[in-house]
Amino acid sequence: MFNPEMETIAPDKLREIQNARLLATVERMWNNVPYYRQRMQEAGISPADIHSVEDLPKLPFITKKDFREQYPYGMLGVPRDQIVRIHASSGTTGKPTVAAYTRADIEAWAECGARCLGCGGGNASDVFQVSYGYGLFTGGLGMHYAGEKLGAAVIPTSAGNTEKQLMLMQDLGVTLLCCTPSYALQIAEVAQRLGIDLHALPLKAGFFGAEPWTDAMRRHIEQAFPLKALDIYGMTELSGPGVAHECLEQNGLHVWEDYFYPEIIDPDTGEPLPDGQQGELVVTCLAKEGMPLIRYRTRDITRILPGRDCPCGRTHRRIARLRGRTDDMLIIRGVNVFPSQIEDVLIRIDGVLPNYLITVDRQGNLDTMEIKVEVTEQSFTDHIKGLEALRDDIAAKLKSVITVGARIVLVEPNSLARGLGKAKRVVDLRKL
Ligand code: DLL
Repeated sequence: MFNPEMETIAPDKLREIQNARLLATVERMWNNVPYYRQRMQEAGISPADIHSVEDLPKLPFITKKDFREQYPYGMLGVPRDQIVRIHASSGTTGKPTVAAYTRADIEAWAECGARCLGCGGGNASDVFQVSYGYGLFTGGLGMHYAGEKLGAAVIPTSAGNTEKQLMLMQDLGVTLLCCTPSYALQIAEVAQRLGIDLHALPLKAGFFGAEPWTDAMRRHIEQAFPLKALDIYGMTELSGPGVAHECLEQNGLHVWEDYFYPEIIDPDTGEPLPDGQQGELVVTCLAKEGMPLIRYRTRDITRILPGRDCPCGRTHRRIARLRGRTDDMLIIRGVNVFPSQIEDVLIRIDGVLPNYLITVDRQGNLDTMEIKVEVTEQSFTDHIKGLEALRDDIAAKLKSVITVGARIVLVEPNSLARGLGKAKRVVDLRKL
């Protein structure tokens, strides 16, 4: 562990820290963020009403819309001259969501990231390749500072130029790798094409996140690379990567609860849900200065795993693998479908590669769904009957899980577009 004292802290001590930090954050918001002060006043409360994290449900939520309205500096918790870094989210339309950090925020972010690397057995003797994009996206720089905090030798390759990534991975003896799961697969494909034996490398752990992925995808990655593939969660508004991370048990992501307090709510009513129940993740940042955040609605769907016992010894609660986002959920002929459910079915099927593209459209009043699926070279050169049988098998297995039918189109290996960062898996052509 990077910080055994904090990672295995007794729950009552953790609660004391959370309460003290929450009170300081509420004070800071009240004093320095006029917008949130107004929201609190509208809700009829002041800092005097908040004594502990149990009082959180009294406080108003913050949403992405609030960020947009307060763009760019309306959410700052400190004067601007104390800000030392600014990142922005990858929003595709309109203004980005800006995240601003003080020096202490950068330090806390690195601490959380270093704990994540420790979850994968990382330590100062490791060689760490950071293949998340560097820039406004938080993946690259976030993991970079995490690696330096750990004391590892950090290689800032960023994403792209995959052949060079592979050369460095071999030459420098890389032991830890981080990138999006879809880019990890791309690295593996290129290695295969170049005849590079990834299993001859000293890799031991990979830190994959920034997009939804599944256990089935994990198995593909772990077969391709000699490493434990671990799930890392975060988002720009909360700091970046490193809000929660899987330990080697690979059974849920520990939320660093001295920095981030998680709640699960019903996304329709906003009511808090008990541990174990699935809903929208809401996070309160307990120690952020630059852009303090109270009850931020992430739109990510997960559940808090009940209890604090994990065989790894960490006492911070875990969330389940992220299911997808409330705004990614497709409603097809009235049925709710997460792209991750489709992925989970597809890539368990022999002969299917973990690359697919879902296109949703509407003909008349009827929603249609087409799924292009890459199949292995071997399946593709198979006779027509074999291909038809594979297609029918995929269609039937999908229908049994998601209940709505989809048109399956089998395509050649390497024919769907690859990206360097977050994979685009869904095209929705409906004008809803
Ligand atoms: O993706 C930060 C990050 C970088 C996380 C590197 C992990 C690794 P944003 O670009 O603001 O920040 O996107 C945040 O990505 O709300 C989730 O919907 C999704 N996401 C992030 N991690 C995971 C994950 C970064 N492990 C949004 N599983 C979040 C599923 C994830 N979805």
